[in-house]
Amino acid sequence: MFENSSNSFIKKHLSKDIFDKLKTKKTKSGFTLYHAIKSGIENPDSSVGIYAGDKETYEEFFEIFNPVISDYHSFKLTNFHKSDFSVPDLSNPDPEKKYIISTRIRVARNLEKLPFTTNTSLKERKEVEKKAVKAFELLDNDLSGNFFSFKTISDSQQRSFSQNHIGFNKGDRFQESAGINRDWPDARGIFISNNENFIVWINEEDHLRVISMQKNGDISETFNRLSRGIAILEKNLKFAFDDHLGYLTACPSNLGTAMRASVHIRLPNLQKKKNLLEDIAEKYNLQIRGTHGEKTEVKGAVFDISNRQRLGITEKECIKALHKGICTIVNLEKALPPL
Ligand code: ADP
Ligand code: CIR
Repeated sequence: MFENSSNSFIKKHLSKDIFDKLKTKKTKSGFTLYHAIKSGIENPDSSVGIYAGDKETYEEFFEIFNPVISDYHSFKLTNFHKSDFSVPDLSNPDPEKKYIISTRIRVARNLEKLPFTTNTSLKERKEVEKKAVKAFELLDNDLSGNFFSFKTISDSQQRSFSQNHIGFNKGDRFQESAGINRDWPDARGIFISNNENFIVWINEEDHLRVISMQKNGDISETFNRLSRGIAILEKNLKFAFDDHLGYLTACPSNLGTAMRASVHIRLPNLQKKKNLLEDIAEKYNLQIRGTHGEKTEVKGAVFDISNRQRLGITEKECIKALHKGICTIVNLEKALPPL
């Protein structure tokens, strides 16, 4: 079923016994094992290779999701996941703006009662959009802004949003195989605050991606805005949450806080010493991505560096972990002899 070359978590954990046990199961919204693993089969270079179709997937297909989640997140299911959005007072690691171009913190959220983007009908996708747009009416002061539907804006405007790191494009081949791109661009869009610091993506990989971003290294201020925005959205929207797995997401890699806090940081010296950068990332549990996000290249020595751990850690702890690692990286970049 999986190519020999595949090193994915799904290939590692899907034994014949588990496959036979789960192959005829279905969630109430019709999601099957085949749907869950299709992306991993069609893309042998997947790292995870499995997606959930709804909240129920995590219970119905427990026998495969549990080992993948425990292994990926180094997390035992006897552990509990707790949320804490209180804002720590952290120093800016780069007050002179020499290295950090921008900070972005996002969380993924799914509406509890509707199938996830992998498994939603067009009608349900539109329902997500409608509910979210209604909730945006509550955003006020610095969070107030406008919703841009991808059905009504031009293709070039939509692509320009994503080139400027504000918006998103149609999903990649991993998401295509998982069914996430169906009915594109229907019921997709983004809410953008007037100051462009608070953004919500609708129906990308998850129902909502709630994002706070700004053009400096002030992690606390960025997190404070996210914390306020989420609290307002939660007044109108009920998100899928589990005491063990935290916020439930389409890709199990995002479970827990569903948070990715990142900086775009220019590191010309460390780019020449990739091993050193990789060692620090490992030590501080950070993930390095390319300039345009997951599975993209690093351009102009601009790295996207973010927290790796999401499950079994609070949002506040994620932020503190990122801050600690980035302070170390900035100090090292400064200490290296110039090119
Ligand atoms: P996600 O973070 O939503 O999991 P991606 O890795 O694809 O997904 O990143 C989404 C977008 O956010 C990309 O355009 C990426 O360049 C942008 N991005 C990520 N971190 C930052 C940052 N610190 N500043 C500006 N843009 C960022
Ligand atoms: C993979 O398995 O490599 C892809 N399905 C992506 C996994 C992690 N990233 C994500 O969900 N955004």
